[in-house]
Amino acid sequence: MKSMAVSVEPTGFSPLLFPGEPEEAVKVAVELGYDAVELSVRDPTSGAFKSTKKALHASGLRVSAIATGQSYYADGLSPTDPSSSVRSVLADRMKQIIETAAAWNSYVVIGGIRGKLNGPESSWGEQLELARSEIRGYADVARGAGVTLLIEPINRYETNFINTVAEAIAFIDSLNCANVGVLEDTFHMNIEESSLDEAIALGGARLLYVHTADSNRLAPGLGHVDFVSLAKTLGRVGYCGYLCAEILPKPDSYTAASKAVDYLRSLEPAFVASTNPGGTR
Ligand code: LER
Ligand code: MN
Repeated sequence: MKSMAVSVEPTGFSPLLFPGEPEEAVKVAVELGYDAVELSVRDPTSGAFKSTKKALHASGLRVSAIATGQSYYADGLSPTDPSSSVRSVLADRMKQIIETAAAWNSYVVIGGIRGKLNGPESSWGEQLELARSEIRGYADVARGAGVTLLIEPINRYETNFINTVAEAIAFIDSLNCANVGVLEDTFHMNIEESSLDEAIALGGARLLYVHTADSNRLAPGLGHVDFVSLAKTLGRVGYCGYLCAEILPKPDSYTAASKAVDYLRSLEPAFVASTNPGGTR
């Protein structure tokens, strides 16, 4: 299933298509034959989010996931924040996002929203505990709503904790919540992992969602990530979730969305062949 990551509001976080033009995003996703969109949402009470909901309702598209990083990038809210009132504003946003995700049967992404561990390294353990306890709180709300959260490892230049799939799995195990899985993003993996195929195999049954972007964060197929090999590995591990293009809107959102969907479609034979090496289906 093919999805593309779009931003409901204009954003400084660049690998999102149609920033601030959600109605156009929905129209183009339908035209190009995407199954779903992933929505990057800053404030779930915004007018922009309400009109996006309306456009989606009329389109028949699914919402593969709601991404939450804008609350950190635009508003500085994160679960590692030492201020309990900041953490509680964020917990309230997360609750509203989870409720919408429940209605749409969407995942909720815990990626950029994690923020960074700040100050001296000796204080990082405490901040990590804060993050663990806040995210466990989001997972409890999500469990009540029937929603699954996704922990996304992010490369070292963007954050200083949970950079690899192994670290994401260790963090998830420490939460001890069944409704939390891993999101693997090929752009981050290309920086952090020794082998992309091994990282996919490591995700195993916990791997619930994939962000695709090439080594240069353009549409898959425009850099040097070996997506054919990845598609085969995904087929072998039995992955049957979304491949979501989270890419730079270059040279413009429409062209990027169109190149991504064409390339993702071209991978289907590799994926199917390795899911079913005997050739029948
Ligand atoms: C988000 O999906 C992502 O990939 C990060 O670079 C920042 O949140
Ligand atoms: Mn990503």
